[in-house]
Amino acid sequence: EMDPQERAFQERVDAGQKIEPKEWMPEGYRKTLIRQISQHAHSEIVGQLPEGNWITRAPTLERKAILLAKVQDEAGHGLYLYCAAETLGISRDEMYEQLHSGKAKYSSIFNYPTLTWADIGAIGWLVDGAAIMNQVPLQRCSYGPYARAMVRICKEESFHQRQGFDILMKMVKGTLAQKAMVQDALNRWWWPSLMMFGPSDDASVHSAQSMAWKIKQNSNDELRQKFVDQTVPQAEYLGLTVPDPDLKWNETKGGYDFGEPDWEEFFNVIAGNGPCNAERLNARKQAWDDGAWFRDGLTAHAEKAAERHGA
Ligand code: FAQ
Repeated sequence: EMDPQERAFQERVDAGQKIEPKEWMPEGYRKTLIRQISQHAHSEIVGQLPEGNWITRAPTLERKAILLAKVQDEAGHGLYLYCAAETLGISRDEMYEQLHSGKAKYSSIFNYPTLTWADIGAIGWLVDGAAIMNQVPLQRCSYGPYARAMVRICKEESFHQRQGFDILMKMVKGTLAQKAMVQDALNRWWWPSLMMFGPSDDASVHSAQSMAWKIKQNSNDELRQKFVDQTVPQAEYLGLTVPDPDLKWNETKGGYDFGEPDWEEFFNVIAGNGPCNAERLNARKQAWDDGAWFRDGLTAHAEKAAERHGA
């Protein structure tokens, strides 16, 4: 039997009303949102690292300026999302602590290395492409601050995706070695990109409740299918081969059939054992430790100022 307060809440959600920070909400709803929004924020922050790796080595001044702007956008998205999570009653320090201790997750995709310049194109095209597919429906999330944050973020992600595709367009029209570099990037990033949508629906523990609360609008498999359907023609346009022998157009369903991602690899990466997990987390912890003198300075100043006012 559902508690009357909870029933009234569910009715508002069902009617498509937005839930705002100071309103009553079930504890589970609050916790789920804190988990998802903070993980999303952490993904944006950690997601700066693989691309930041190429800022000093971008092939032209123009490419460098564009990449710099993209990585700055990601920092902005992270801060924006931390603010949205703070409206649920968690502090930023707590969220950082959860990231640094390994309690909170961030997207599996950022635990893979960026080996060549084509990887920067592939990230924009595939990783931002997958992020958009996932985030456009989140603009209609039942929690107001998260839904509104998604509007601007999705606009910027669209620019990011185009810049990635543009890098690859240029490279596939270049030398044979450049084209081979693009194919190699697709081979390495294709399956990890499909894994961004999370485990298959039957293994997704949170989906049913999150969909009932209209935090998620679509299941993981639905979004993965839409991503494949959108991306395969783009790969063909670039003259590339998607590294999936089971990929085949299915006329009846009006979409592609495709192979299973390696779920063992996925669970291994989210458990902290992917190729770059330790490196990524260490970079974030180092940044936190390097900022200690500054946080201490702020606290000391605030204490002195309070003393002066008190005196
Ligand atoms: N990676 O029951 P479900 C970007 C976890 S990048 C890591 O299906 P849920 C921009 C999941 O948290 C992308 N962990 O969970 C960018 C849960 O573990 P928990 C960031 C994953 O929440 C581009 C467990 O597995 N976007 O935006 C992953 O219903 C380029 C069970 O899974 C978002 O975060 C994964 N791939 O659905 C930046 C979108 N998948 O929490 C820089 C918001 C699942 O119990 C460069 N998030 N897990 O410990 C979501 O939409 C959802 O949270 C899902 C997962 C779809 C990721």
